[in-house]
Amino acid sequence: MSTFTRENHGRPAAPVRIVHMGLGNFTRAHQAYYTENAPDAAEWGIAAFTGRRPDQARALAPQDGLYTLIVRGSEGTSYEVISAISRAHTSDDAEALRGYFASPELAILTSTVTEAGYMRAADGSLDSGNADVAADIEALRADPLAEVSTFPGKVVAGLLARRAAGAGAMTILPCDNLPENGPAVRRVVTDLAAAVDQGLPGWIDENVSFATCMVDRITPATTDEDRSEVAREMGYDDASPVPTEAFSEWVVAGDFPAGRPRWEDAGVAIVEDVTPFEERKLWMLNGSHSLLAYAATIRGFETVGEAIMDPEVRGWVNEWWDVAGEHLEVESEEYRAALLDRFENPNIRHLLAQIAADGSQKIPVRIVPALREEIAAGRVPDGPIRAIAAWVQHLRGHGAPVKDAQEDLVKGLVGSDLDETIGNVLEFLGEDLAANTEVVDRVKALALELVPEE
Ligand code: CS2
Repeated sequence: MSTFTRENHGRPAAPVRIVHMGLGNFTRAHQAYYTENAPDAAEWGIAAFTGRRPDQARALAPQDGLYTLIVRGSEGTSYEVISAISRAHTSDDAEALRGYFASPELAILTSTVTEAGYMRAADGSLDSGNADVAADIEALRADPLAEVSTFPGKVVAGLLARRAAGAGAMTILPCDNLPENGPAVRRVVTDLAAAVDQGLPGWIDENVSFATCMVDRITPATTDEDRSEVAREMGYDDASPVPTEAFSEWVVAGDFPAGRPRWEDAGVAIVEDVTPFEERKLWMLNGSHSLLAYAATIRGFETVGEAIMDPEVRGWVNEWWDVAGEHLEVESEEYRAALLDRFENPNIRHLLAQIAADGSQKIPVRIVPALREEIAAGRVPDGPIRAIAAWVQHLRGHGAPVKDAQEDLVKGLVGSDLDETIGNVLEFLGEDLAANTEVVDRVKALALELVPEE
């Protein structure tokens, strides 16, 4: 067995010009993969910070940030060593974070902190009622060098250091499945900045560009079999390889005043407006994922691949795609066929329980917009209604276990019976939906179809 280090693999670490928050499998299969494959990769190293769990930084440290991408196409598997992560830090390394922000070399901050990590209230503003957010604001008001715990808190701490150092303009590029993720992040960061230091929002306006993107690559969690496979095939021990599909897409819009890697030469689409691509991906792919995560686990399926082979479940997905496709500006037929292939990929084991997490952040952006369009056109179709009905039953304890960053909120949605829970869930999704008796009746009918009551 050879050792898995930069020296052994002839991969010197590139200087850090990108900071990434939220070091997990997805960013390693996506942003780091594109950065690795850009022709100017030698100039663009990533310093990545973990989320709350330090494991990933600890696993990567002995192997100098290197890891193996296991690309599982439907026809076969290939392996790629990725060396774009020059440094991996645990989330509490506040000094390192401030150090990067204070350097004029830093050009870009990217993030994959999950939908819940952005700490948005229902209207998109900063959720300042959240205890962690409130604690970060108080801490930074008292001391700009204070330790903070939330994503917007850390960004503001970094920007305070950057302003103090006079380090100049940079770009923030969020890489999570939020519609219009650039403006969404601008909002929470500016809100938190304003609460900490009245002069900071003005400085942010002048110095920070918020770019927007659509990200896509199905990336399951790493298993012990993945580790053994890499040892067998590659002849070294990798503590943290990343299994992913062959398909990958990244569509980016925005300004990069301090530069960026030549991502376009690595397959990234640079566009003026991300929205049509974002909606297609969020509604078609992520929307059907959420439908499967709740509805198909009630039927006993564990993975996307198993569920999509079931004729009843596939019918539900097709019903949803018929509706979602209706309201997209870009073509959806070929996209849909490609999605089926991706879902059916026999070499990818994507757990529905993983996708089921954080429904309170996902259902509103993946399912509700197309439902609203339908209601406006005078229809209440089963496609989106079934996803909501399945989420209702999931919250009541059916199918995948409930795991949600807004734990208290989702617990509070569960009433003493089905009717009450439906009322609460629809109220949470929008008063217009709760007040629509046809919507209420259809959600109930499909909830009972999923979980019959005596
Ligand atoms: C999934 C996504 O977990 C989820 O909610 O829908 O992680 C999905 O696999 C990715 O967005 C694919 O690009």
